[in-house]
Amino acid sequence: MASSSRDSKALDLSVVIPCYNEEAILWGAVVELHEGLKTLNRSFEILISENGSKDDTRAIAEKLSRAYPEVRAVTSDEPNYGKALRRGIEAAKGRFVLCEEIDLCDLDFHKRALTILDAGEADMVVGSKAHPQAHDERPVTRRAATMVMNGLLRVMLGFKGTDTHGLKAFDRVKLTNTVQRCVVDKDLFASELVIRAERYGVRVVEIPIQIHEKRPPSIHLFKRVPNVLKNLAKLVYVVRIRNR
Ligand SMILES: Nc1nc2c(ncn2[C@@H]2O[C@H](COP(=O)(O)OP(=O)(O)OP(=O)(O)O)[C@@H](O)[C@H]2O)c(=O)[nH]1
Ligand SMILES: [Mg+2]
Repeated sequence: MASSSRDSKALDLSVVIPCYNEEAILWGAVVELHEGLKTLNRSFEILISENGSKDDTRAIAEKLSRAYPEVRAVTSDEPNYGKALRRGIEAAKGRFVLCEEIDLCDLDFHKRALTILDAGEADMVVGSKAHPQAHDERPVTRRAATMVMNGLLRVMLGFKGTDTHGLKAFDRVKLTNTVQRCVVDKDLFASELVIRAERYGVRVVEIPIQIHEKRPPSIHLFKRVPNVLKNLAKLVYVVRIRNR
């Protein structure tokens, strides 16, 4: 049997990629990622989790799933990054889940994270853009937004790390309970996942990443602020006041 069949009983890796309005880069990025993952000699699946795109992203995701047995497309209607990530994680079958972004597709992060997970040194590895050894090529406004966001998460929710968004790798079964207990969606779901993992005693480690995006973000930074603040307030209420 091929080493990378989605029907494998003991599937090793599930790469989850939320995708929204990504028709320009989706096909090329997934083909390149698929080539890269094959070099790891481990069974894998790639889950493209699309929702609400107004362009041809969904059609391209479905075409990729027909072209490659390792690619699956998960779709729904409302544009929502957190819901897409959550649905992808819940649909994943691999021993390890690798959370990706289509404009990054960072095989180097996956290799380094898997070395740590394979050695049993952590249950979750977070790729940090704000780590002292990270190299973040994003514009200054977005780097500043990351710093402000992480500062808010530290002060309001007791977050201990330096970043929550973007690349992550974790043991799927060990994080199942954490995922189930998350209450917010959109941008803040990824943060809640890491913060709850810390709170539940999951062994989390951060490693530095190099950020070189293939294109600017699909949603403007300032349009994301109202939802981030609303979900932050909800999370503070649930975690700090209701202690859930
Ligand atoms: N399904 C889905 N995917 C989304 C949505 N918004 C963004 N994404 C995907 O999430 C990934 C990251 O989005 P970007 O637009 O690059 O945003 P970013 O500011 O670089 O992301 P962070 O650094 O994680 O905050 C990409 O793969 C996007 O296609 C959404 O509403 N739904
Ligand atoms: Mg990006």
